[in-house]
Amino acid sequence: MTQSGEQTLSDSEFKQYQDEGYVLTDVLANDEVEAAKTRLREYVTGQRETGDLAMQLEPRVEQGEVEVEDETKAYRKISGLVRHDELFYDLATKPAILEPMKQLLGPHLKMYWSGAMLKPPQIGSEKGPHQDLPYWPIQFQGECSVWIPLDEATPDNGCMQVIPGAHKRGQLPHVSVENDFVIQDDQYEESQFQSVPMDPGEGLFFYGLLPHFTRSNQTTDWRRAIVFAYTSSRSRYTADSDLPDCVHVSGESFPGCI
Ligand SMILES: O=C(O)CCC(=O)C(=O)O
Repeated sequence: MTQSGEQTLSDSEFKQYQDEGYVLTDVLANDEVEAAKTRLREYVTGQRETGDLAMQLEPRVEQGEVEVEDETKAYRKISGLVRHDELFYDLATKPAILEPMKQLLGPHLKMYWSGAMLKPPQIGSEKGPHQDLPYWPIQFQGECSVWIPLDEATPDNGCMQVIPGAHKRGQLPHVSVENDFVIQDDQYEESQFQSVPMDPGEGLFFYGLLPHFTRSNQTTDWRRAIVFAYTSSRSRYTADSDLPDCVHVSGESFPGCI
């Protein structure tokens, strides 16, 4: 939502998204941020049934390199929140998020992935430089994600780092490395990345060709974020299997499409 209370992007915000590959607006109220944190805590402590959610451990915890004194600090990622949990469906479809998405992608929308990226204090690991689109066997017809920190996100605890405008370079070569899939390192200089510090409840709307990464969490505070990834209902999924976390969020669906 803009400062004027509008739930659509202004012309200058729209232009910023096109020029830089991202734009920031407020999307969640404080009580929504608190409700999301409480719900995530319930999942990682086993107080709430995780069902078909995919719970991913921090690599160093999984490999036995660090021990956590409390289980809540073991997890790195939870996938499938919007399909699994009405609370997250309601957040992902609230006008402050859905209206800008419709402006950017048109009226017919699917969410192709949703989840939480947890960076536990001092354990949360780096997510290396990448673009999102090369991760997916999808012929995209328009794509945008909103990344929403639930804690203050700073350079020290792992806020987003982006190369403004570099989405215009198209898809960059990626390589598999230990526990990650990242842009080939001859494709960028580290100094090109800029930190995007954010308040809880702010939304970073970004295009999936924008190079981005997050550092490890060096602090004693949490850095949790939720991510909702949208695409036009006219995109095509090209793998044989089903796209596990896909959810219809607006407008029509089309035969043979996602
Ligand atoms: O939250 C993070 O640490 C990384 C998020 C990210 O890279 C993404 O959503 O594509």
